Amino acid sequence: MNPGGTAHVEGKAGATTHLPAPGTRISIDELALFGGTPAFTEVLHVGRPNIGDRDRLMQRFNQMLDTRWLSNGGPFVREFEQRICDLVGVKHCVAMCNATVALEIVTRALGLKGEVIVPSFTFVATAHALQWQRITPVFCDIDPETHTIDPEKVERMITPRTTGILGVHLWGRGCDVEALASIARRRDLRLLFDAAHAFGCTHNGRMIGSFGDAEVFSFHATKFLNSFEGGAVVTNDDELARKIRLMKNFGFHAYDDVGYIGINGKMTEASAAMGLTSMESMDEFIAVNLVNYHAYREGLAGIPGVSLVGYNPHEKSSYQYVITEIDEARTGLSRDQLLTVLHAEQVLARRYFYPGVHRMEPYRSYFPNADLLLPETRRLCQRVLSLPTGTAVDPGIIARVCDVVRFAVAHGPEIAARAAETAPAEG
Ligand code: T4K
Repeated sequence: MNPGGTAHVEGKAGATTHLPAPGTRISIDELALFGGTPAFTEVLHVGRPNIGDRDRLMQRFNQMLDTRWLSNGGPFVREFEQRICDLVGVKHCVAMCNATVALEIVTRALGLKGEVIVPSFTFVATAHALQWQRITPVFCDIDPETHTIDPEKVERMITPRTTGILGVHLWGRGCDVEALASIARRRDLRLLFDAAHAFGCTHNGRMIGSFGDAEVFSFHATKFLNSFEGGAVVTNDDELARKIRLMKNFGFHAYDDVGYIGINGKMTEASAAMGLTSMESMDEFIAVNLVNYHAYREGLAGIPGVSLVGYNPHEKSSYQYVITEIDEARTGLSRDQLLTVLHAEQVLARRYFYPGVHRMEPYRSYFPNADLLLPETRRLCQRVLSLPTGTAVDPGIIARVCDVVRFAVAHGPEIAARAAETAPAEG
C-alpha cells in the first residue's frame, strides 16, 4: 500500500530512558508517583505525528510557493483527492479542512435532520457535528467486544424523528457495516460512517471509505496519515459529491455565481502537500506500528487484568491505536490509578474516550438519564487506556512502558492504598 513510490520516515523524537532499568524496581517508593526517578526523561505522547520524507515535503512547499497557488482546489489538493479515490476504490473524494467540518457538511448535504443515532463511545466531534446543526445525536450503546455501535441496540433507538445512523470505525476496526446497512435499508435511513481512525483499513477485505452513503476520514496531526489538519468525505454518490463540493466552497458554481448555501471547508495546498507526502510513507508507518503493536503484545502478556485490544490479521490495519482494557478486579488498582502511575513516569497514556460523549456538556444536561441505556459504554469508559505508539517510539521504549505496567499491577493493592488520596489525572 504505497501509492507514491519512494518513502522515508523520520525517526524517534528522542524520548530517552532513564533509571531504573526494566525489572529492577523493588519497592513502590521507586515509582515516580511516590518520589522515584521517572522512567523517561521526555514525555511519551499518544498521538505523536508520523512524519514522512521531509525533503519531499519541502520540495512540495517550494513548488507551492513558486506557483503561488495556496488554496481553493489547487493541484496538490486535486492530486491528494485522486490518490485517495484510487487507494480506497471510491468514485469521489472531497478533501476538507478537518473531519469535523466534513461531517457537518456531509450531514447537511444528505438532508439529515431530527435525530441521528451515534455511539457515545467516540471523540466528541462525532456528536458535535450533528448538534452544531441542531440535529439531535441519539446515543446508542456499543458492543463490548468490538467497541463499535451495536446494531441490535440501534433498532431500539429508532423513532419517527430518526433520519440517519452515524457509525464510527473506532481504532480502525470496521463497524458491523452489513447489519447497519440492513437496518438503514429496512427503516429508510441514511447511513454514514465516521472513519476518522480508519484510513488505510479494510472491513471484510474491502477498503473502508466506500460503505454507506458516505464516509469521513480525518487527517489530523495525530492520525495515521496526517495533513496537519484535514479531512475528507468519500462517496460513490455523484449527486452527493457535487453538493458537497459546492457546500465546502461557499456554494460557488462559478465566478460570481452562488447556487447554494455553503461554508468554507476547503483544504489548503500546504495540507495536501503534507497529506501526499504522508501517503508515500504509509507502508513504513504501518510497519513501525505493527512492530510496536507486537512489542506491546509481548510486553503486556500475562499481566493479570490487562488486555490488549486485538486486530483481525486478515484485515488491513494501520495499527495506529494501542488500546488496553484494565480490569480493576484483577489488577488491584483502577485504570485511573494506573494512569496516574504512568503519567508520573512521563508516559502520557490517554483515557480515550472517557467519560463518554453523553457525559459531556451539553449532552449531559440534555440527556441526564442516557447512562441507563449505555451500560457497555459506561463500563468501557472506566477500563480503556490508550498507550503511545507510532514512529516516535520503538520496542525498547515499549518494553520499559510495559515494565512500569507490570510492576504497577504486581503491586496493585499497595499502590491503590497509597494513591487513594491522589486525585485522578486529567485525560
Ligand atoms: N471522529 C473521531 C472518531 C475522531 O477521533 C476525531 C478526532 C474526529 C472525528 C474529528 O477529526 P478532526 O476534526 O480533528 O479532523 C485529538 C485530536 O485533536 C483529534 O483530532 C482526535 N480525533 C482525537 C482522538 O485526539 P485531543 O484533544 O486528545 O488532542 P491533544 O491536543 O491532547 O493531542 C493528543 C496528543 O498528541 C498530545 O499528547 C500531544 C500529541 N500531539 C498533538 C498534536 C496536535 C503532538 O505530539 N503533536 C501535535 O501536533 O484530540
